[in-house]
Amino acid sequence: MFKKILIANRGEIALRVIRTCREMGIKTVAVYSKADAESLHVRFADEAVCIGPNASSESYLKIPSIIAAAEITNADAIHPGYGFLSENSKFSKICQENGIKFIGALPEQIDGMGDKASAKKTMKDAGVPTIPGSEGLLKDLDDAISIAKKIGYPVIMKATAGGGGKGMRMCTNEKDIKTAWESARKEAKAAFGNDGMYLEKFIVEPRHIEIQVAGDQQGKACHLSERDCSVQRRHQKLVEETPSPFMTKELRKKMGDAAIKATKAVRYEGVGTVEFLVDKDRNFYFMEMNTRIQVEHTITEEVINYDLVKEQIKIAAGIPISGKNYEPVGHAIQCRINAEDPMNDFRPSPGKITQYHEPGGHGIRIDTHVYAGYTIPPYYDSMIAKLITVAQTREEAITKMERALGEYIIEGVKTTIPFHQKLMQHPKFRDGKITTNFLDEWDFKKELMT
Ligand code: MV4
Repeated sequence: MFKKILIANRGEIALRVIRTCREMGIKTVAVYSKADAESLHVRFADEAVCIGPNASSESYLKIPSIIAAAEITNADAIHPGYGFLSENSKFSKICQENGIKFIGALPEQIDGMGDKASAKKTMKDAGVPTIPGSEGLLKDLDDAISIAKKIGYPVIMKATAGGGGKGMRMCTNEKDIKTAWESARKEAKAAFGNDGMYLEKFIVEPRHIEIQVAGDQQGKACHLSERDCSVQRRHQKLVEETPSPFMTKELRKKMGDAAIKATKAVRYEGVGTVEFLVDKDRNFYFMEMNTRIQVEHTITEEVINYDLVKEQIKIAAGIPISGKNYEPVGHAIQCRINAEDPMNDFRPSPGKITQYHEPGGHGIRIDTHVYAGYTIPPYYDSMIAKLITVAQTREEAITKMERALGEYIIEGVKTTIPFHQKLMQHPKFRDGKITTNFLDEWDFKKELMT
């Protein structure tokens, strides 16, 4: 087992990793930017190294500084958390070359999944359902037009290097294809330095349902059930829950099997997530595979009663997994509490938290790095806490969430708490009738004013 793990991250996920390390008897090293000198991850780690100024590009993304911090502290592994360098194949490779175990995917796995068109081909070849569309990249505009005609409109053109909706265009006719071919390619070139595009049938009003998986160094793989992440705004998840209200035992078996096939196809080592789009008839299609611990891993932990960070560390150390699949017990919901103003386009609201009181009681979990008097810096993402409720049924988990949101006091900055309170009351949410289009159609600002 590792003796000392460096955590190449900040905020709640850095704390999350430190906590598991402490329970496992592993020493920890925090790295931090100037802006984070007063952060809890710095205080709770056994050692801390300042790696640079405020900007992420000069600190949490600065590979040489992080490797240097690992070498001077004698860390034998690095946990990258999510975001930052967690899916950076170069970083994974440099760790490998320096004899430091990267607790995440191998460089070739990151690259293989990062190119969406080739990931799709890998999955199709492995027998995982994929969305009908072009075989690999589009050759030119004529190619796009003829494939669109063949699969039938509406279609969607996507950047192979894409993610988060960038370089993605829905097309309902040939004219849209022409426009998309110019604008989406330009956008992709600017954002990723890669303008490779592919085309697929547009799935109308899908659900985003992902399967948590684990694979070990011995080639075994298992699934740990699903998370429904259909409540999103501009590709930012706001609420996640498990089990999915749309799930059936039969569908879980089918999606679980497909996710295991996906995991084995790339000989994945570690915990990962296979994202699917699910249509109204419960057809499901591979979308992406994430090779990191995700923000929403918490809800899975609550319904399978298992520490996923511990699992990551064990797999990285070469310990085999049991290989059994997990069924969820009970229901868990997570609301992301962001320092953002829902009345003003979710504009970030950094600053000092003047008053802070957390909800508590049975079935409540809060993962956060903030406290009364803490100043949220403007340089990083605006998520300040994850509020998770766990209960036997979905109804009880929602009731508990309403109760917890009502108790949560955060003053000095605007937060997404009022948004979540309205969402928990929405009849469509209460019925579990949520697709990825839901937030576009709901005028929550009007409700927030009352
Ligand atoms: C789609 C789609 C409909 N049909 N693909 C959005 C992010 C990127 N990873 C894939 N995305 C989508 N791909 C086809 N063929 C709709 C979306 C989509 C979406 C997917 C999941 C969660 C939220 C979304 C919001 C808008 C569009």
